[in-house]
Amino acid sequence: MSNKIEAFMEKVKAKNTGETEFHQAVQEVVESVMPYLEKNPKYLKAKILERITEPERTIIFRVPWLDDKGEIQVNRGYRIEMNSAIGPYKGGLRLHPSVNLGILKFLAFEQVFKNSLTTLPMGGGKGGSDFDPKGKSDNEVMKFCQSFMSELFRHIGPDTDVPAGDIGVGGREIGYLFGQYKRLRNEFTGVLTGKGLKWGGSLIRPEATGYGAVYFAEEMLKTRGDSIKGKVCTVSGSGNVAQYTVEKVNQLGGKCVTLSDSNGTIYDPKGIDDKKLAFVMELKNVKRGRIKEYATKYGCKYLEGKRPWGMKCDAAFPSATQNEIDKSDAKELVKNGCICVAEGANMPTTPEGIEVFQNAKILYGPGKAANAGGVSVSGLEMSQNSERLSWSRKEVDAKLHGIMVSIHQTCVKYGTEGKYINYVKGANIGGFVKVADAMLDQGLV
Ligand code: NDP
Ligand code: 2IT
Repeated sequence: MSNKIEAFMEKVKAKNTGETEFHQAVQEVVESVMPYLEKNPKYLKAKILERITEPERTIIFRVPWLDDKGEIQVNRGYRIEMNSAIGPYKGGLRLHPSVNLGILKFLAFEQVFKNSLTTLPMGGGKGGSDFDPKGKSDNEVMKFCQSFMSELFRHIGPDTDVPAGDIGVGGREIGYLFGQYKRLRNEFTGVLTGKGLKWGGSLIRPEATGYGAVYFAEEMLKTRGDSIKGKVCTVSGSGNVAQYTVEKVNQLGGKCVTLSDSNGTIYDPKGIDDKKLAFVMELKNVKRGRIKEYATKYGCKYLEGKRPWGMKCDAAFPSATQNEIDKSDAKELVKNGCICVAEGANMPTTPEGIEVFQNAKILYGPGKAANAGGVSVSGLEMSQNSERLSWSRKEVDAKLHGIMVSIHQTCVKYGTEGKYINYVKGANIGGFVKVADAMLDQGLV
């Protein structure tokens, strides 16, 4: 690491004590952009790095709610409004017991670059709570969402900050949050994305992150004259992103052999076809059960407490959570012949894992590029809401595909190193330039 990067990181660490995921996300970006900044000193002079790593606003609030037994529960709510240089703050809400300030700041920080890459006018934000939706009744989830929105509503708006889903937040939660916002503001506006189709949602938004990750993988493979067709793929997670990754891989003629949750991994060498995928969707989205039940139903292997990365594959789609591929997982993937990793999750690979992929010169698409399809269709949902129109499935899917192709081109433009495309560098510089230029234009804010 150069002295300049080290000195900058010292300051970030001192100012943001203990926020290890945030340090990790910042360090990756700073390592990518520093050589570019040295060639373009106007950004250094304007202290863009110092400004871009400081949230414009951080909101932390109490979320009290009554559980089904009539007992009072108290959670902590957050919204990090990271950067609004190119548009209203935009990014998901995560509900998971592990949520803390450092995790949400890393996610908000990544979101700034990701949203810039989409070509759409969206700034970056993220929020959520340490509330654990697992094992809660619909009524308890509603009570929590209503209480959470009773504070959040005063900070957001269709032209200010537009939250959406992330881990633990899907259609059900967005519905409860939207209902409470509308009640408090007496306004029907596009303040959230991922809404139901009958009340302002966009076609293809549920599919968008998973589809986008596979479109991105297809673009990466194309650079080597290859495609998803016939590829054996491992997928982690079994939620929104994982499910639609499997659907798109199937459509393009590949085969997915794993899914997982926080308890373990199922390995189905015959492939998770559309019928089995329908079972997973019912299991996860309606019954809210565990992936282990897939192994019982289809008589395949269940690896208790294991992640999918020990299974042989051509392409891997990490779609669960941050730091789920460490150095040894990455080595195992490469050793078993994996040639392509497209990240549906945010920051799923540790820095040491990324190094393994890049040293092996495999195709490695980082989350802020590969999973940008979700927020892209959120941006398209915002446009449709503003127009008071809804576009067809075909139209939205074509736009999503076009955006993923364009993100890939941006990565190639900024990330090509001889014969190798460094997608990390490409995504970081490509995402940075637009936001930094907007910040320069707008003066010292
Ligand atoms: P879901 O809540 O729908 O699914 C999450 C899945 O990941 C579940 O299978 C869950 O298992 C698993 N998981 C979550 N946390 C952990 C953990 N700590 N260890 C092991 N497994 C875990 O979320 P999404 O599918 O929406 O999100 C998945 C990833 O994709 C996240 O990193 C998110 O930030 C990212 N992402 C999501 C987008 C979206 O549009 N939804 C857009 C871009 C990125 P379990 O049920 O056991 O918790
Ligand atoms: O990480 C992400 O990009 C998301 N969770 C989706 C954000 C959004 O606003 O759709």
